[in-house]
Amino acid sequence: MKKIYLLFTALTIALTVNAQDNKLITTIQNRQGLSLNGAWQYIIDPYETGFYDYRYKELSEKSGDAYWNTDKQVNKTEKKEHGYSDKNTLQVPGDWNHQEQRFEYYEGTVWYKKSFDYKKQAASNRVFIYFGAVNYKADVYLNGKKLGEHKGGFTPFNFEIPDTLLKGTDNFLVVKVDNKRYADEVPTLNTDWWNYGGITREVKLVEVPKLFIQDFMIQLKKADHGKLSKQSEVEGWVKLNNVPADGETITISIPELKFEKQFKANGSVVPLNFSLSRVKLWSPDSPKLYTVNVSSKTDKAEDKIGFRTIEVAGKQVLLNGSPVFMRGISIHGEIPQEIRRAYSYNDALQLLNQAKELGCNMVRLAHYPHDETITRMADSLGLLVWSEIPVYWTIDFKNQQVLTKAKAQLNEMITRDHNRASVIIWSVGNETPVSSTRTDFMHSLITEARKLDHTRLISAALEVNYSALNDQNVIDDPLGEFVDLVAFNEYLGWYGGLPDKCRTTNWSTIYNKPLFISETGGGAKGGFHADSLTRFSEEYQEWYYKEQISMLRRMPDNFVGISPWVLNDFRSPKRNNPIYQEGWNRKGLYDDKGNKKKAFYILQAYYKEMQEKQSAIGK
Ligand code: GCB
Repeated sequence: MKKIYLLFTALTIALTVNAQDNKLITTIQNRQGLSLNGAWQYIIDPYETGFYDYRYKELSEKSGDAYWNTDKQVNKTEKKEHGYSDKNTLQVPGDWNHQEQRFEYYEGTVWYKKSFDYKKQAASNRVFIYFGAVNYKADVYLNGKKLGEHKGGFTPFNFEIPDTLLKGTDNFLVVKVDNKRYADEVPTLNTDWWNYGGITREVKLVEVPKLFIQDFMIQLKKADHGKLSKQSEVEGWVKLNNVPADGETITISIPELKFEKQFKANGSVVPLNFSLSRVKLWSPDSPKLYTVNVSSKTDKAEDKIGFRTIEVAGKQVLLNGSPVFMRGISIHGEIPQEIRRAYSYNDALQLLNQAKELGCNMVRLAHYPHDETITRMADSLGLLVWSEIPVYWTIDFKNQQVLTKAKAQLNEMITRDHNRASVIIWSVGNETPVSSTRTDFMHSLITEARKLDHTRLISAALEVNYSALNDQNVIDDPLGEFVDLVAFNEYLGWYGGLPDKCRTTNWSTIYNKPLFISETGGGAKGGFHADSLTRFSEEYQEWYYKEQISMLRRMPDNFVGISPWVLNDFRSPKRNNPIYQEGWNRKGLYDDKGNKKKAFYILQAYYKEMQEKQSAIGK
């Protein structure tokens, strides 16, 4: 008993220490403030003239040539060589590539400018500017002063606006956005997806009291080998932005369960530990969410939270104590019909409905954290989620700064979504090449992820060496030792020979852990029909899926699911077959117009069968 208590204390300390590192305000949806979405004026600046002088030295803060400074001419003799104008506007949120022809292939700097008026509700309140995501680097300036900078194209960040800087009217907000690729960034130079640039997600002013609730995590305690107690044990913490005065308390209430409890706040991070009775557990079949209110003396926050447990027990993944088979699909955060990044409610609805139609109970959101709308919608539609940071292929594993950048993105991903019941797996990367330097790097990310959240599973998509394939293939990547779920990308019949190779090939792992196929797929141009030996025909892809599924039936008993590659055709500069690809990766089960390909129906039938099997076991 003592041991368990000590372990819990250690875990709580680990959680609280990490929670303190991050300045991100979560659950901003119901906060007062001002949306800064809409039209922003822009200047396209490939030479970064607004940032460097002609000797390529950074311009001084007050320089009239700096694009973060006013573009107004003071008098007619003043020489102004930049200016923002309604002739040039971009919609925010939204990548720039799809908005104007001249941005289609653009990688570089664009300056965005927005004027706004804002009156605070109370003089003592604090105001932050919040960005859902900017790809890749953002330098943010208000009224000529720099508020901060952020790197990482798929995660949220915020900066406080000092009182002295915020004016009631006509604030001059400028964001320098740069989506150039570099070898020492995350992702690195080389990816199989389009490098959409811009302010791709929402921008908002958020007003909070002086002492406010910055973040909280409320989750069911991990079950112990499937044993769930009648009383559901909840653990977590609430993080205030500062150390409160003596006598501060935090109240948690869940009205639907008639639950309310107060916790003494002895520091800025307040550990929570309580039990709930009669909780209806969250699952794909019954995605029940509860409104949870968190309040301090001065502040209130609210979220909709589902309660469920997820764990690995031997060869199985247990959801609420019962084995689950993941009928997944990998998804890029892109709307192919409009060739743009996904960001809105309707975008999330389109993608998740497509997955539902396929018969999925799980989605792999590849290869970077998607918009928050989609993980929230997965909560309410009942889809399990694999969420990933863009540690993709060959990043600079020996570089400590790259590790720091990857950790920052991991931290932001987990912080944003640590209350989502749908998210069951944090992935620290995809197809990273085996070496001890790589393994140390990835192990360090895994350790960090566990510190931030010990209630979920940690994984990474491992890769298969096709040149060394034989009939019995054993996944033995050393990273397997550190993950909860051994996941691998397997393209037998597309990258390794023809699909009939699946007839004699078997897969297993040296690790006594559940095994998951995080990718498999082949390309087909929608509407192109030929015999099944013809690459890029729908018939080839259909054959590929048929052979794959027969192979899946021979998988060992630790096989717990699959997320084939990929839901929709997606843009990629690496796919240049002039007849079948034209800049698209064609492995979608839907083509770029939203039409289903023949292979869709093969996977759909398999999923139906697996679902029926699972419900038969459940009964
Ligand atoms: C992979 C990658 C994915 C690619 C896919 C492909 O293994 O993880 O990002 O797009 O293969 O189509 O080759």
